[in-house]
Amino acid sequence: MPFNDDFLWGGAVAANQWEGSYDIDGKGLSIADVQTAGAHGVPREIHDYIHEGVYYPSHDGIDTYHRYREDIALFKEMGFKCLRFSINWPRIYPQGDEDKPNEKGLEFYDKFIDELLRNNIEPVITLSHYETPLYLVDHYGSWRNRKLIDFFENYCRTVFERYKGKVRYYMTFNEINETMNKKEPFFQAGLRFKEGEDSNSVKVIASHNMFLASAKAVKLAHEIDAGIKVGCMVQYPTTYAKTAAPQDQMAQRFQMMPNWYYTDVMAKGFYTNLCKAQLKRLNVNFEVSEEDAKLLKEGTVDYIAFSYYFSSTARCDDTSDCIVKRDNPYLERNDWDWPIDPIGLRVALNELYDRYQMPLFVVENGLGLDEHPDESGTINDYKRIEFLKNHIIELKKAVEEDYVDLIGYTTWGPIDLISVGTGEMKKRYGFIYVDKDDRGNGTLSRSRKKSFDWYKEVIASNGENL
Ligand code: BGP
Repeated sequence: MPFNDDFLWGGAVAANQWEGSYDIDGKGLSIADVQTAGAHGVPREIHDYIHEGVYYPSHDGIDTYHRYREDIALFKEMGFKCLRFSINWPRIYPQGDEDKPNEKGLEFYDKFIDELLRNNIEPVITLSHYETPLYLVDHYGSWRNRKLIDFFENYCRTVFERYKGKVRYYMTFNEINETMNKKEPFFQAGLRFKEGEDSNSVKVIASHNMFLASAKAVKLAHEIDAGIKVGCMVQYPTTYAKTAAPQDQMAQRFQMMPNWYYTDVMAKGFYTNLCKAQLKRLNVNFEVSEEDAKLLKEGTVDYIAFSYYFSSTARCDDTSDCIVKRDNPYLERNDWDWPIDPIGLRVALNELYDRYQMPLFVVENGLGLDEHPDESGTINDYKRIEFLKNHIIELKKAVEEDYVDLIGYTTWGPIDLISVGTGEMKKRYGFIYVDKDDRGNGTLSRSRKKSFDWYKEVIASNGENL
């Protein structure tokens, strides 16, 4: 058996993509609530405030706020050992800077977590999954402002204390490395750049503030309950050199640097040579004070969680030393042009484990498909089964043959939900189909796809029967 008996099989979701009820029971707005629906090739718009008559997918999600019992019952039926979900920060602190939490918001998570525990499903909580309170963006400039470290700490304290003895696994910021990877990282760090501002410097400062917030969260969690494990979470972009040209191998490294930048600081507890080299590449002068360096050292994470969807290639040409594309001729792509590469997951696990020697947790992996029930109402998602099966095979090899220490595996979106990248509903990842379309129409009824029973058997056999 490659997987331990306590291996955490399950699924992963985010509050803003499934809860809905965006303004109910005192919840404030999050950065997700001002993002419109886009499509493949059509970016989502980011608004300053909510415009009348515009459809914002997070506002209704798939209405889990009211249907969580039904959804948890379905996860239980599949035998989930854990569910990774996020707490919607502005449900607990509607503005983000209050002293006292919103009791109504906490009551929702009390019920939600108790329901999971009643069903023997371990809660795994992401503290910030693209849900920074919008008020903090408008009034403090979001993570560029050090005040957010205290606001985040306050929020974490509330959650850690409230769920002491009930929740063992937390992670701080979902895909924190998107802050540097994306040109416009509003959806991640809530950053809006001002005219004339050097965006790279702002990204570096915001990231540093999040590193400090993460370190504080780790220390605080351990003080409150020594049994809590706090991880970081990154999007892992496995990359291959496009050719055997040595410059392309360097291009591969240049592509990975802004990603290892994040795991280095949070897992090793300091800005490594790689981080310094990355700062130089960004042309940013950045000094870490003694006090900050101490905090980073004291607050290293307990494990590294990551999402893995596809791999890319990197090459060098006359215009740039690092051009990254999804053009690997050896790989098929899905309808959203995401290459399908199970071995890339084994590469990711090995690269991370070799670099950090720390437990890993694959907390997102899956295949987005545009699916419709057939005449009998069934969805035969054989492609999804094939995708997940091949990824789990590589996962097994990483554990069994490469000796990677792996805590668990949670597929992304075990129930269809709103896509982050496009705001679409039709980019479906679920074992459970949700009747809702891209304009928000549908009965919201839930039904089992073919993959539902397949995943149930995978979990029941601890990964043996694929
Ligand atoms: C990750 C996010 C998730 C999720 C997933 C799939 O980047 O952490 O929130 O949405 O990607 O992406 P998409 O929804 O764009 O298909």
